[in-house]
Amino acid sequence: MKQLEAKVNRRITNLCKEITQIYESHQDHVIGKITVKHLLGGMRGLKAMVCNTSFVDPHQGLFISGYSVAEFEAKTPEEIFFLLCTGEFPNDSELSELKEELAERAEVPAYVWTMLKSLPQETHPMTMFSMGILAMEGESVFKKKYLAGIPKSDYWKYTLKDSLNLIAKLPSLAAGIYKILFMNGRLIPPDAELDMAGNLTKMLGINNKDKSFADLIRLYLVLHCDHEGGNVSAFTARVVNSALSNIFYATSAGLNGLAGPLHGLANQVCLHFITRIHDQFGLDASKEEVHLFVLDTLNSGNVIPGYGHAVLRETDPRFTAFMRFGENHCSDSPYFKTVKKLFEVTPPILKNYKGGKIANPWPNVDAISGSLLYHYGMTHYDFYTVMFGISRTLGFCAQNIIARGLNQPIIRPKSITNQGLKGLTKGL
Ligand code: HAX
Repeated sequence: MKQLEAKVNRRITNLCKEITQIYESHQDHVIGKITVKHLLGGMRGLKAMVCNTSFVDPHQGLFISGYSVAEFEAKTPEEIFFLLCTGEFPNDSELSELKEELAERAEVPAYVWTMLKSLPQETHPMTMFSMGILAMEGESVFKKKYLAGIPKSDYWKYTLKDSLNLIAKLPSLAAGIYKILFMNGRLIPPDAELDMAGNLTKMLGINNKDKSFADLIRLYLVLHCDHEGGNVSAFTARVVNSALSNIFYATSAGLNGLAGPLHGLANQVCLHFITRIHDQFGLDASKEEVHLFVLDTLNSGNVIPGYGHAVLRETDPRFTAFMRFGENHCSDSPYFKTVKKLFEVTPPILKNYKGGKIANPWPNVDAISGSLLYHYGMTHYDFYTVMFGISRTLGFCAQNIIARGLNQPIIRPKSITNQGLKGLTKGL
């Protein structure tokens, strides 16, 4: 961990210098206005926090330290974690050190399996994933060091340590949940020679013959890693960690937000949506039939899963990256074909729906990701958000390591009552 720690230290020092300069010269500078619409509209669009791990441009999508999705999509999850934390890709020595560190920490404690195996069979995989992580909270080194009275300047070091301990265990934890719920319950142990994506592929035990499945898992773990600071899950993790709750508490809380259908669960809902189209019109549903299904869904008062976004205003480049993968590896899959038909028919319908009220009629990452997993035999689609969660934890951890390094204070916006709002708007 020495090399990663040194680079994180350097980044934190640089970010600290920048922030101190900005703060000292401009602390009272007004950067925007807060409207009643912000207060009542989920604070969307309100610039209210700083996040240096990644940035989402409404038209060009996700950037990590200036690298676009097209520029980082061929990397591994380990390289992406290093990039999120340090702002740089690792060199060979840094990468192999990180991989070794993760391999050493990969074993999930036995008590986690005992607890997970005791849950009812109908427990949602996201519940088990979040519970598994929460159960390991007692392992937090940060928590012990905090109680021992370490100085604030060292908080980030133990948040980093906890993060590596946690990230290392996620492939085993996720694959184990898959095995317990959907297969024979016999767990496949991690292999110290394999990286995160390779290990997850192996431990899932779904499709080890087709090499492109391993590449899909790698791509999946890379594309979902981070999406700046204000989305439900990352923000939740940041808020929880800002109370100095450790990274296990923060990650479990963030994942509970990811489990919502307007956020990460949308990938599960999308696949269910496709299966409903197939149930009604057959595996080869025509473009006209898909069009009709979308209209019926809207007319019954439901949203079209996988379409729209709180920040993006164009097709999500992560969707485009998965599209390229699908064209190369599973263009004949009926699930992938239906995704393509939805992509043709949905945006024009959404553009005109509700008098043009929908800010973004284009697909997000969730519109396609599940169809690819389904093609390779991962047909239990309620597992898809767990796959998302493994990746998004890389972002939660990086964001909170940096937040602790910058000694960011507890997050505590002020709320007001209707009465207070009336008072503020009186006479306007
Ligand atoms: N289908 C139907 N209606 C939609 C819609 C969609 N896909 N997207 C937005 N709308 C509706 C909203 O529900 C809202 O209607 P009301 O005013 O009647 O409530 C109106 O259009 C305006 O919404 P918006 O400003 O365009 O979008 P929001 O910022 O409010 O919401 C959402 C963004 C992602 C939640 C929304 O687009 C949505 O519900 N999409 C479908 C679910 C989905 O794909 N979620 C995953 C998003 C990506 C993500 O976080 N992944 O993890």
